[in-house]
Amino acid sequence: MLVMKDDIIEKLGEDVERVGFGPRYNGKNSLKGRKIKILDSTLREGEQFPGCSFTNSQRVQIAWTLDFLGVDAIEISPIISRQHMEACKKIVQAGLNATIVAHGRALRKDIDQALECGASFAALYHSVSDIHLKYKLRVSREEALSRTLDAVDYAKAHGLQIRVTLEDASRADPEYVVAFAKELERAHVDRISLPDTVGIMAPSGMYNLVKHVKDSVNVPLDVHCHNDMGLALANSIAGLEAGAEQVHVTVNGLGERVGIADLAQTSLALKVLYGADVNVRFNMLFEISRLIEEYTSIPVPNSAPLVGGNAYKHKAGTHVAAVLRNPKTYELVPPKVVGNRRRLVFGGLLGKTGAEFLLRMFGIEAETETKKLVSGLKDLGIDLFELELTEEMEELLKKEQDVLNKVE
Ligand code: HCA
Ligand code: CU
Repeated sequence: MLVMKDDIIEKLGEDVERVGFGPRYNGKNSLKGRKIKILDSTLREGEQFPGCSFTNSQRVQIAWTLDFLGVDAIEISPIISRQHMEACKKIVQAGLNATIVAHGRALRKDIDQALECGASFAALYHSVSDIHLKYKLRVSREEALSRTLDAVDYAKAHGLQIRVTLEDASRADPEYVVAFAKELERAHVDRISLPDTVGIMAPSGMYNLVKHVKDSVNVPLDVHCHNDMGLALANSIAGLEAGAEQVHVTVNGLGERVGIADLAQTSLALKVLYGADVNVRFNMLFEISRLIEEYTSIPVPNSAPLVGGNAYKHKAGTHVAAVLRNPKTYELVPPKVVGNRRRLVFGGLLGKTGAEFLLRMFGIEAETETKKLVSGLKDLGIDLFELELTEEMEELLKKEQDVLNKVE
């Protein structure tokens, strides 16, 4: 899907005042200019988050919204229930630009369900780690491979494009993983997904895993990283640097247990820090995050990067004063880029400049009043209120910047 390039974001990385010398430390990376595909799995992995489920009309609406946002693929699982099957059918029939991926197990009956929902792309998963083969599936390595190949052949015979996920790849024997991947290549699979199913990887480990497979087969690779150690994003990016070309994300990072990499953080980090070609409408990120929050009643924490309530909230007096002069002092990505808003906290930590700004809004300019306000707020010692900077307020802020920056 062609998404209009957003001028602010295109120029962010080149705004020397904003990025300073940071990029020098970050150095060169292999993602610069590379097209990275985003697969959103909110409707599949996301629904595995405890407490998360959608109605069918919500599922369809989410798919439309994700498509408009510009993700390259949307994953959903028709095998879960009749409801899911109906939702899959509707989403496939909607004729979206994104590839609709029907997710299921490495079983002929699951492939039948992918066919039933009308998807042209199916994903099937089979564990490859010894612990999963022994305790979860009770099959040998050979059986795991032959089952998977049987399902792949069946899918191919029915004209499906197919992705195979080597579940728990990060804990599996590397030689077995590569042998498995080579067989999949021979069977003409279209993509292979390498998940870090339990979040055991360090970024360097994820890099090495992907590189190991990438060097052995010529099949496009996906990365799918769980956040059990809080490293899902770092690991996903490391996997992409090693040559994977599609990354799995969910809105608000939802997913089994503590979820996987988050759509907003992943797409923005890839774009801004790595200069990758990620074609999404970044300014919808806040809105889609809130849409999923509303549908699931799973609150987005204030501390969530980019889309959280605190992401652009400035509190300490020195911060507020600096932001009033120039928001770049404490913001890498302007809130507008992701559809979020800047907020200022007026409370015990407010300094002179912030107090002056507040009083000036009421037409009060006297220095004695400013002093009284600062000491009054200090005595009170609480965050009295927050000001959300609406468009009009941002205009006021611009005027304030003129005043402040002229004085100095
Ligand atoms: C699961 C497995 C999976 C599959 C990932 C993928 C994982 O939850 O059933 O298909 O790429 O994390 O291994 O989500
Ligand atoms: Cu997963």
